[in-house]
Amino acid sequence: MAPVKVMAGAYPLARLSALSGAAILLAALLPGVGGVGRPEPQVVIITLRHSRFLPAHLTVRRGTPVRFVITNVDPIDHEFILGDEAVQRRHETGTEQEHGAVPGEVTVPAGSTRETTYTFTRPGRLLIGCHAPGHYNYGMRGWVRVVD
Ligand SMILES: [Cu+2]
Repeated sequence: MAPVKVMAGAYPLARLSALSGAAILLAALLPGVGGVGRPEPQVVIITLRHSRFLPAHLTVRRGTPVRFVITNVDPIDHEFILGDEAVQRRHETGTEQEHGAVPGEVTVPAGSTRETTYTFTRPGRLLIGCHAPGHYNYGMRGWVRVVD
């Protein structure tokens, strides 16, 4: 795999912070209910652009499966890792190169779209991070607020 290069400095930080502040999406306000009594997945579209998650901040209903459809429009690979601080730390220091088998963890190669479905079982906040070298510290992170 080609080395991943961080594009820090290529994008003015002031512009990025304005973007991330505004990008709040309220998902799963009206969870659908399937024929067998299980909630149907809510679809959340995430774009990976300029080494950022767009949107970076989400609010979802507890118990609703969320199908994340993640498109990476950057010319470099990214990943979408959903989890608490411990999960983020583990991935930041870990050596896993590919993700896809664990719900909420997926590698999204440059120019591609990948999906992962995750059911939020506890209220609170989980983090989203990309742990390609340098990306998390650069600011490629976000959060999901889980409400009842
Ligand atoms: Cu990244």
